[in-house]
Amino acid sequence: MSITREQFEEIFPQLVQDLTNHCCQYGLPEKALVWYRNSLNHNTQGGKYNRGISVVDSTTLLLGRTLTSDEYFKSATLGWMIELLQAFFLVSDDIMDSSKTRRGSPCWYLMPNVGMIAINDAFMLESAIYILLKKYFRQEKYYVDLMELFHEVTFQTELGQTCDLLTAPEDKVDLDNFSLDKYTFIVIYKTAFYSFYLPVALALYFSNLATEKNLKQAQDILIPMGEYFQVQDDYLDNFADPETLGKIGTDIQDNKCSWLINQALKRVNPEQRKILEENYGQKDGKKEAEVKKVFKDLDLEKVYQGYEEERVDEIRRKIAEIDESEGLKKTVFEAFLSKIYKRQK
Ligand code: DMA
Ligand code: MG
Ligand code: MG
Ligand code: MG
Repeated sequence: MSITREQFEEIFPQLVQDLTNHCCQYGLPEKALVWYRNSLNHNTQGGKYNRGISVVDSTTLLLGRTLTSDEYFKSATLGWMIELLQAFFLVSDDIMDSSKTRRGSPCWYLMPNVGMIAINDAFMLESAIYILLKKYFRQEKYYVDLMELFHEVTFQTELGQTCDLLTAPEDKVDLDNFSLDKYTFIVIYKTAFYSFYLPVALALYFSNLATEKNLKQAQDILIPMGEYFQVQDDYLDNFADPETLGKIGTDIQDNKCSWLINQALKRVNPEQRKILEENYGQKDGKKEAEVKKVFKDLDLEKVYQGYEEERVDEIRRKIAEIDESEGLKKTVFEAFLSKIYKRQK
């Protein structure tokens, strides 16, 4: 049913070609052209492509038939535009989070000769979206809708990143500053809009089914689904094998208002609370290990499994209530959910 990673990857070289051609009209020097091509490839390849592939899969389900080759190429291009947005966020996020690895390689800013050029590279990954959008969708009546959607979702993600960073000051650890309410705002904004609402909203526009009612129903299910996805991300940050995950967790040392610390704070005894006070949020592997031990002793793995079952049941109930009268399909949401349920990476 779903297209494979390899099928999705086949589209990308054409888009890199389009973007480098766009640069050639300015007579961009060869060295910069090669630089941009490398950044495009390094920062978009090797992930799961859940977001991008979901545009193609959702379009296929919404139209209820096999896509023509033009529809396939265009919906995959929309998918790659989300992957470019994701690349822009991840290159920046890894600098801000002092991360070391991403998708099994060093983070882009840590690659030889890159350093803080990564900041400009992030901007150029974002700009690529609008070059491709214009090239392939300028003639569509929903062109401005797509443009506004990308701009709004980008802004929402940036709001989430702002709150994520402001609740995690490097020099001041104050566990009283964390709460599940703050957590919910952060994850909905930093993750759910661009990772879950955006792919389906793009598929709705592309299928000419983007009615107000369909967009609203999609959002009401995809935002909780995105919240669940970020809880998984926070859980995996501490409990997954970095080899499988492709990245080394940083949330404890970064003083993040993560799902795990919020759950821990609800369950600690005074002694454990003291250990967290003294060891959370510091750039020190030994202190990090102390925190990890408290998380383990509190059996947060079990707490997470309970949360997962409960949350997924709730999302499934919401999917069952969808009104399909304007062409929306329950299968779009079922397919998306099945991609992330019990994920290990
Ligand atoms: C992810 O937050 C949000 C964005 C917008 C990249 P995160 O820092 O937890 O992501 P990761 O665990 O992949 O670094
Ligand atoms: Mg991060
Ligand atoms: Mg982050
Ligand atoms: Mg994370």
